[in-house]
Amino acid sequence: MAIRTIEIKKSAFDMNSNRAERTREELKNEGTFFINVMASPGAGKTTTLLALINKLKDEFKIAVMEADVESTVDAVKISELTGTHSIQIHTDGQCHMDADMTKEGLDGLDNNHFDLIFLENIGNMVCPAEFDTGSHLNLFILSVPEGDDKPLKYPLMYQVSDVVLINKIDTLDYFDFSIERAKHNILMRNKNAVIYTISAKRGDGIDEVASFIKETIKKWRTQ
Ligand SMILES: Nc1nc2c(ncn2[C@@H]2O[C@H](COP(=O)(O)OP(=O)(O)OP(=O)(O)O)[C@@H](O)[C@H]2O)c(=O)[nH]1
Ligand SMILES: [Mg+2]
Ligand SMILES: [Zn+2]
Repeated sequence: MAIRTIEIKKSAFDMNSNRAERTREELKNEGTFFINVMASPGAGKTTTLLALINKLKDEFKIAVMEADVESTVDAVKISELTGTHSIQIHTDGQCHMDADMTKEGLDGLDNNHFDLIFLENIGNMVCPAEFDTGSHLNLFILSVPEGDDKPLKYPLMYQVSDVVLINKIDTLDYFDFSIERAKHNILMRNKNAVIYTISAKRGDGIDEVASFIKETIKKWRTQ
């Protein structure tokens, strides 16, 4: 019986991976780069997206998919403050986005062509890391108030993240957070992680992250 249970779980993950791989290829054929943004609740996903989109929207046609259990506040904010096409995905209580839900969201975008699509995943450190969405880049945000030990507690999230943004550095004076220790812990989990320190609110580091995204898309297009 125990073996059967494991098989079911594995096949569900396999199916998710296959679906995600198809999405990744379809988007590649359309020339649409897809970034999955993950973080705990309140780490600054929406604030970071607002800042980044304003730096990128002249060069790229951008859409944003906001995933939430309830409400449309983030989608409305993105649309009002950036003029970017945004849609809300309600997950019906689910605490992560899987590849099928992501595909449904992508299909729900108008038939326009987009150069760049962001998914703001559900605020959750655990299961979003387990489900490949079909993104070309996983971007994770760790904020200063959460503590520099979080990579030790949520290893998988860091293993699957290509880029880690250490956000809210304007609050460093108020918390026992060492950027050096955080970087060390992140790299212990994923030695290839690209790390930036930012304040999404104040704007520190946003130009650097926007340049990184531009360069990444440029390279991806030639692959
Ligand atoms: N001081 C400071 N506050 C920030 C920064 N970035 C975000 N915040 C604040 O943190 C709070 C949460 O930010 P959001 O961008 O809504 O966070 P989120 O990750 O999208 O939150 P959920 O979607 O609810 O999970 C807000 O009050 C922001 O103003 C920052 O760089 N510095
Ligand atoms: Mg948000
Ligand atoms: Zn979940």
